[in-house]
Amino acid sequence: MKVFTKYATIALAALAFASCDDNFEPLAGNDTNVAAPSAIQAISADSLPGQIILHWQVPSDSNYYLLKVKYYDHLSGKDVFRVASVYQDSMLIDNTLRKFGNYDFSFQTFNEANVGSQTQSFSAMSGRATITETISTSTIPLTADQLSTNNQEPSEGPIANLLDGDIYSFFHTRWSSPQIPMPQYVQIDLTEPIEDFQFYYQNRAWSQVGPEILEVQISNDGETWETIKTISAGLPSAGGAEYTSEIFRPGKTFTHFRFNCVQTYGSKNYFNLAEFRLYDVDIQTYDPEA
Ligand SMILES: [Ca+2]
Repeated sequence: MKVFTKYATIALAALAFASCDDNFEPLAGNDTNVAAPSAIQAISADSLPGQIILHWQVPSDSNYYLLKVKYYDHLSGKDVFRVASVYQDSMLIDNTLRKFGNYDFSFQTFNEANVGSQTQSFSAMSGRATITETISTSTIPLTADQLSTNNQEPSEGPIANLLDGDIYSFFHTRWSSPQIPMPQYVQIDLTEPIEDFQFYYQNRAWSQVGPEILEVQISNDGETWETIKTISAGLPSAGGAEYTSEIFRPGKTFTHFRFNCVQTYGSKNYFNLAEFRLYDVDIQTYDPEA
């Protein structure tokens, strides 16, 4: 009979583990004739982004059955608790925020007779929760009259070919005499300001002369230019190869963009491209700590 009672108690305990916060039930009535179990030792904590990890040492006699950890959950505005078995020596508390300051935890061990140890207190702060970003990208509709260059080849490769969706039609800077040295650019005059952006291009399908080093430039008057990045690695050299840039966050709006080629593969005095696109990038940030 005693054995049966013990297994019934274990079954109840298993239920308590499974249902955790809301449905913790006493394992049995308090029995003041049973000695209190040992308390845990050496409580410490790690602060992680949006999380606190509690650590402790299980006493050498391991004579408790449950460890109950209570705290005030600032997010839900409720006192909650979690339960650990004697086999655990840590507990992850998630959905915590740095802005709430100290989380005050109370720890109490219980034996099978539901006799509790003395309560121990420990305070810990959460690490700052991670800011999340939602990024959406849209192609900016461009027309040929928004594009210009400082070095159009007169006999072929008009700049409008960058926008026609045809990977075999190409834009070409001047290869016929007289050639001029780099830099040579494609400029885009926008109809409205943008801020965060990225761009795409595709090399000419054959006889390609792609940029090897590029300056990404922005302007608000089309005269004064700011180089926000020099891309000197990772640009494609193969015919028909595609390139999508990183997302640029210049921290200001602009109305003019330049794709300024300062060196081509093979160090030619001209370059060509099949297609070009500019993307407006919308970045929504969510800061749980705000
Ligand atoms: Ca084309």
